[in-house]
Amino acid sequence: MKKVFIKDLLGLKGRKVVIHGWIHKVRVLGKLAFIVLRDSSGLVQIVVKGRQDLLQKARRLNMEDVVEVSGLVVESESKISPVEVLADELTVLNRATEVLPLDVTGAVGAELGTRLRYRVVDLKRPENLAVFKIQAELIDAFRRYLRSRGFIEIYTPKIVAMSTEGGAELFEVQYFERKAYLAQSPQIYKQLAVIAGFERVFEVGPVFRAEKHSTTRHLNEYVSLDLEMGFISDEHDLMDLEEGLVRFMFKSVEENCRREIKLLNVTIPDFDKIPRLKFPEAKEILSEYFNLREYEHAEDLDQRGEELICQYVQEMHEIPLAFVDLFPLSSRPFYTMPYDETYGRSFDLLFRGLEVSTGGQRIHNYDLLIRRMREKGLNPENFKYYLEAFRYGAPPHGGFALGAERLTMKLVGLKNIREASLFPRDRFRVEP
Ligand code: AMO
Repeated sequence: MKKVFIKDLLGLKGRKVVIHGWIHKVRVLGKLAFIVLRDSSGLVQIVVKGRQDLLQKARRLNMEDVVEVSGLVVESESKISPVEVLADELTVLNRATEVLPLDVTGAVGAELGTRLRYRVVDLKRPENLAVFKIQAELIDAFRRYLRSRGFIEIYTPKIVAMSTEGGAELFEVQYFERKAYLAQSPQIYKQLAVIAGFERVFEVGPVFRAEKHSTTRHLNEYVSLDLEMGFISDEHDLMDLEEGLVRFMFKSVEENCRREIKLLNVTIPDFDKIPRLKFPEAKEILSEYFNLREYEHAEDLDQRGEELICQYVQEMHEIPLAFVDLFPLSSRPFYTMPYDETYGRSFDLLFRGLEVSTGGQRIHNYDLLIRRMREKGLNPENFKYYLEAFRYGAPPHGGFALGAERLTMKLVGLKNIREASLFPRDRFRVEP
């Protein structure tokens, strides 16, 4: 007999099967035992009836023991699953020898700190697995959408010589005789790949930010969904692409994660167009509509600003997403293509009150790039390998990056970004 997953039992009524998993719950009542077994695909009730040897085994089961069960698939009246398995064999493959530090069944809640300390036990909860199935679907859809539009997946170095997104947020590493850093973004390398002639590239990979603050929306290592493309007219081509991409990612979750959506009570946004505001308009909404004068001279959006802009767009258009374009050059990296003296062709995508993506058109003119670096107080000498590429034929280009954990967090409705990271890295956590 071949192993089957619990989710496939429904189609196997009347058949003998072998299933594997973890003991989620056990109840032994005289000559009957009810066991809830969990595998990566779901939960099922196992019934032990009349067999003294198996009842004896059932009495000795611990929560989270790893078992193999064989038996007949029959209809069930339990709330757990529409079918159950009448056990004719039960083998313990490995015992869970420790008392669990957390309740896996979800009956007793726990503080996030405790959950993260015992993350492996925490991840046993079906709700947590569901979060990561949704995340995996989002990322898979990201890949599928881009590949179908001529993008090539690339893998750029994570050990780098310089900063791209701002100087102070770098982790230093000792790289033999010299100093190097963990990459904050694949920014430079994705641009170089486009310039080299790949035209359209994307990458799914870890990035590292040595930000000291501890918030519910920052990690020190996160998964960045990056892309870059050549021959754009301006940043609107990128927003058009991101609109279609995000819509496709959400649709894929809707179609392929039905169980998870139900379990987590997720609402998938339905939209065609994402409203586009310009930064000066966003500022005006904050200072006029919300009467917050302190935003009159703002050069960036803070968390409250992002929340209120989303609230405004939700009220006006019933869409939980918004693009804010033309951020001030002062708050954007050196590579941002200027729109005029003050603003850059750089945008954020906000979703349910949080920035989930940043992107924009890049400077492709060598002299302008040097000028902007100097204006930002950077030494072009430190970027010579990047800069020289702009003399070997650089097309107009741009791109954006989505934070995988932020997107998951907002889609699923999690309160803390750490819950959307398998083993989160934050200011005080490098283990487990
Ligand atoms: P930026 O620095 O805005 O842009 O990052 C892009 C997106 O990454 C996510 N993000 C984070 N997620 C978790 N923890 C953090 N500390 C964190 N910092 C950022 C957010 C954010 O929108 N090179 C540019 C992108 C580009 O222009 O292509 C960049 O990295 O979702």
